[in-house]
Formats: sequence, C-alpha cells, structure tokens
Amino acid sequence: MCADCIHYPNWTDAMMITLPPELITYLKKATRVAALTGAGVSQESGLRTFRDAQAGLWAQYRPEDLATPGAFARDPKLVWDWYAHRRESAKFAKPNAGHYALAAMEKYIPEFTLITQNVDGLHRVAGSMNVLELHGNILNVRCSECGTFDDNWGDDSLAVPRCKKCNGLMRPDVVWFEESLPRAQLDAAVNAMHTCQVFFSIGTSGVVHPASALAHAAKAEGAVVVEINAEPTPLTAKADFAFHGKSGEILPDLVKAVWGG
Ligand code: BV8
Ligand code: ZN
Repeated sequence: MCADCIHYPNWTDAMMITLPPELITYLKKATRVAALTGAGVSQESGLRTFRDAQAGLWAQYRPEDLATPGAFARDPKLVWDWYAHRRESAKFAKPNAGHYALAAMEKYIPEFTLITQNVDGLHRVAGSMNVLELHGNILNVRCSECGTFDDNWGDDSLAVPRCKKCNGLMRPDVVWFEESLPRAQLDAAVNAMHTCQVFFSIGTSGVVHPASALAHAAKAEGAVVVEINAEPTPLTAKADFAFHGKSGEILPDLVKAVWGG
C-alpha cells in the first residue's frame, strides 16, 4: 500500500463520501482530466461485468473463450448468438447515475476524455460526447471480410447473417482478444493519458491490455490517479485515492462535492 494513498472502507449505501480536501482542490483546478471505464460502470444498469459468471445458457463459457477470432472461426453461430444475447441486454439497458455523473464532469472540466472498454454504448446515451470506445460497440455489426456495416441483417435464428456485398460472415464490431485496438481511438487515449492532470480508473479490474496500462502510465507521468471500483485491483496500491464501492453512488457524490452539480 503506498504511503500517500487514501483507501476507503467498503462502501455502504447510506454512506456519503467524504472527499479528501486535496482531491477537491485537484479537481476544482484541473483543466485536463481522463477517465477509463470498464464493465463495472454498467453493472448498476443491469449488465453483467466481463468477469462476472455468465448466466443461463452462457454460464458454461468464459467470455475470454468466446471473444476471440479463433472462437468465431471454430463456431461462428455460437459466438454470434452470445453477442446477440448481450446486444439485446445492452439495447434495453439504461444509463445509471454513474454514467450521468461522468457526462456532467465533461461539462465542468475544459478537457475531459472518457476512455471506455465497454461496448454497450451507454456513455453516449447518458450524454457524454468525447468518448473513446477502445473495444468497439456491440450494437454495430460489420462484415468479417470486407468490413461493410449493416444494421438490418435479417433472420439470424438458423445461421450467422452474411454480407449483402461479398457474402462474408457478419460479426459484432468489437475488438476481440488478440485483435488490435482501433488505432485512432488508442492514439487519442494515449494522448489524453499524457496530457491529463487527473486520471480516473472506474469499474475495471485492470487486467486487459493495453487499456489497463493507461492508469499506470498516467501515474508514472505525474498525474493524480483516482480509482473507483467495487474491489481492490492491481492499480489500488499505486492510486493516489481509491474509493471502493459502487460507481453509481460514488461518482454523483464526487460531482456534487466538487462542482455542486
Ligand atoms: C491487443 C470487447 C495486440 C469484446 C474486450 C500484455 C500483457 C498481457 C496480455 C496482453 C498484453 N497485450 C495483449 C494481451 C492480450 C490481451 C489481454 O489483455 N488479455 C488479458 C485477458 C490478460 N489483450 C488483447 O488481446 C488486446 N489486443 O493487445 O492487440 C495483440 C495482437 C495479437 C496478439 C496479442 C496482442 C485486445 C483486448 C480487448 C478484448 N476485448 N471486449 C467483448 O466485450 O466481448 S475486453 C473486455 O474486458 C471488455 O471490453 C471489458 O470491458 C474488458 C475489461 O474488463 P473490465 O471492464 O475490467 O471488466 P471486469 O469484469 O474484468 O471488471 C469489472 C470491475 O468492476 C471489477 O473489478 C468489479 O469489482 C467492478 N465492479 C463491479 N460492479 C461495480 C464495480 N465497480 C464499481 N461499481 C460497481 N457497481
Ligand atoms: Zn463483406
């Protein structure tokens, strides 16, 4: 545990966070802030986190075993159906107070970059504008051969839909393991990391690369690092401030305490 870190006990619903005065000072003065979010931010919107045990039919699979090009090549229908199941959940999910608090922060801070690993699109639904979707968006579907997008792929009950242009297999527009992240999004995220004065890591276990390296690099370059997560992660010991609890509770309290919003 680093000497200058402040670690908060596990959150209870009733608790209102008491922010350390130095964090309030940092945030009030900050003009450049970056936030990396993970599946934990959408947990209170009813979406399973990546490492939560899957449910029902999908309980027998590990996400890491389905979210790969190899899995799609071996059994395209299984992978297609898993994403169809998750797409339906994402379509009906609503942003929670944590998403809205991050959208509010974008209004209070001159340069606020929201870097997300999430593929559910909820940050944009909540009103965040400057969003970098490092791992793509589950609501979009593209051809695995020619990259043509299609939002009207028809009946997929018996077979994976095929591209209207080249007859290639359609796939979700997400970044699978062993696939490279979209260059422009990653470059913009790295730039935000280099320039930020405060870096938030929110609702992420911090194990997936290269996204998880951003917070550590920000710390090494002198940014104040704030972790908000339900449980400790490999970043916790390095963070300047670590709040352990629900992001949907902590973020609105933080926005209220700093900006009165
Ligand atoms: C790549 C899209 C080059 C698909 C996803 C270096 C070292 C080690 C490994 C690697 C490395 N470099 C590359 C790798 C391999 C790999 C990797 O990192 N593997 C891991 C498993 C070790 N990385 C890659 O392959 C990346 N590509 O580097 O390209 C390359 C090329 C060829 C060969 C090698 C490398 C691509 C990674 C992208 C994979 N795609 N998603 C889909 O969604 O189906 S990643 C997936 O994990 C999701 O996007 C998810 O968001 C992300 C990270 O998980 P988290 O968001 O953190 O979710 P998790 O469930 O883990 O944690 C949630 C946290 O929230 C928990 O801590 C929980 O306590 C907390 N929580 C829960 N509720 C709440 C809460 N917190 C607050 N409030 C709450 N209410
Ligand atoms: Zn095609």
